[in-house]
Amino acid sequence: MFGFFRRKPSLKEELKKNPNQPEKWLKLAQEREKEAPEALYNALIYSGGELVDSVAKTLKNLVIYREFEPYLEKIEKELGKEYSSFFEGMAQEYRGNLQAARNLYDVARNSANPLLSFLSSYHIALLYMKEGLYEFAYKVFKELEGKVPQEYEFDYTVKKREVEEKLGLTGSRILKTFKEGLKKTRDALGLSDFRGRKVDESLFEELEERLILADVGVNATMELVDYLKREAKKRKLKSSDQLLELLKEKLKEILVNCRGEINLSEKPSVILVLGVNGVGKTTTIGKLAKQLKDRGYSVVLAAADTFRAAAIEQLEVWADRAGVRIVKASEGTDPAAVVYDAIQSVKAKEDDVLIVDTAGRLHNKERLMKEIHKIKKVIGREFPGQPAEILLVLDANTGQNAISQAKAFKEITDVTGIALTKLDGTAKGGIVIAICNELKIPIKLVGIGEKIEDLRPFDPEEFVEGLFEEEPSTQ
Ligand SMILES: Nc1nc2c(ncn2[C@@H]2O[C@H](COP(=O)(O)OP(=O)(O)OP(=O)(O)O)[C@@H](O)[C@H]2O)c(=O)[nH]1
Ligand SMILES: [Mg+2]
Repeated sequence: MFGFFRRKPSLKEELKKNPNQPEKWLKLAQEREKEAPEALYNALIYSGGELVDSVAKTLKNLVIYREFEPYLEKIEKELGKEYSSFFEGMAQEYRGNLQAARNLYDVARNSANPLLSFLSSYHIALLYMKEGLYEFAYKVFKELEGKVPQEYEFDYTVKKREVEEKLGLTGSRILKTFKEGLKKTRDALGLSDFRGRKVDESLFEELEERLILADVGVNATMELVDYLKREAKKRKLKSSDQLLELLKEKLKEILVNCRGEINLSEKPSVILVLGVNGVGKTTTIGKLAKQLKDRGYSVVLAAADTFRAAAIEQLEVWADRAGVRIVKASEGTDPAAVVYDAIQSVKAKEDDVLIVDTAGRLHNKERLMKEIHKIKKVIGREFPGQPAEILLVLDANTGQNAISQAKAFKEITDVTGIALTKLDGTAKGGIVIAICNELKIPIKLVGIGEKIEDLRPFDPEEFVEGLFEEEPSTQ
């Protein structure tokens, strides 16, 4: 009844026919771990080395240095020693041979490809930092000034600042204000450009464009602009300043419905933290643990991201910083078993809060779904009614993509709240409005930096005020 379907050729088949598609090789590597080593090799070669950064990132995410090693020789032949040295350096770094890694990166930094050269130097600086050799790290950062690719500018600045702090090159640190964190979004919106103007069609058009650019989302933007048009007409507004005031009030009105607080009503309360790779789950957990501890709760962390050894270590570092207990097992252990152990520990010591870190690998949704359900079952059996909080972490940088991620997770399980991270490094802060408008899940926390204190409850008032450049003149 549906006519004939022709089977869509798989990505692999397509690449077999026409291999000269580096981006697609990369995609294949991200989708199919088994194929990843060869696919990454192809992505690198067919892009003539251009995709070195993405290839390196995927390699790191999948932790397949060993599987990638057989390709190094061919890489050297095809692209030169700089490229093979770089990847070899990554492998050595992973194995903890920091000095060997540095020497290899040193070869790679001579590459004629400015991106590879930058990456190698950047890695060297990070290695120096790891080894506590801050003066050397600082020197490398200084050399890199003016050569930093745009997508690294933020990380670079943060790291450089960290070194400067270590070396005592900066004054006393002050707590970052929310307004500071929102600077990029505020600049993207550029609402101050709309002051002192006539209210006409072009103003609305421009405003619409800016809102969409800042990732407010098409639907929310349309609704906002329609509302403003209607009100402008009804109230016969002449000046755009009044219009901006209306926009501000409307945004607050919308967002107030999306604020929420972490549910800690039971003892113990369990917070299950979900989200795709790299969105900031572990960091957010670390910050939250510290804040809850400061408020007098006794907190335990469960390292249920057992996929990578590094993930467990990372959570340990945060547990240490926050001064809370962590329950962990070795890499590859069943995450539900780790959660079970953590629960026994919480029972024994009568702790108040258990926070569970999970692995977020969406490209295997079936497995992820099974894993989450299993973890939830264990928690619910031991602590009926828990986890009362299933916190989904989203990265503001991913813009509209965050919405699709949230929808995918909503299909897997109930999500009771959102933690939105990296609002500081992004011009896409408008995503807060899109999340509120489309998902109807309360935003409970926002991340505005990498430091332990850079996590806040979501305050719509503060957020909206942060989007507007100057205080409006008082009437
Ligand atoms: N600027 C900024 N960086 C953040 C924020 N939250 C997290 N990060 C950074 O984002 C990166 C990834 O954070 P993680 O906490 O490791 O992310 P994750 O979701 O646990 O990642 P996986 O365990 O790999 O799935 C780290 O470099 C963090 O420092 C934030 O609010 N602002
Ligand atoms: Mg993590």
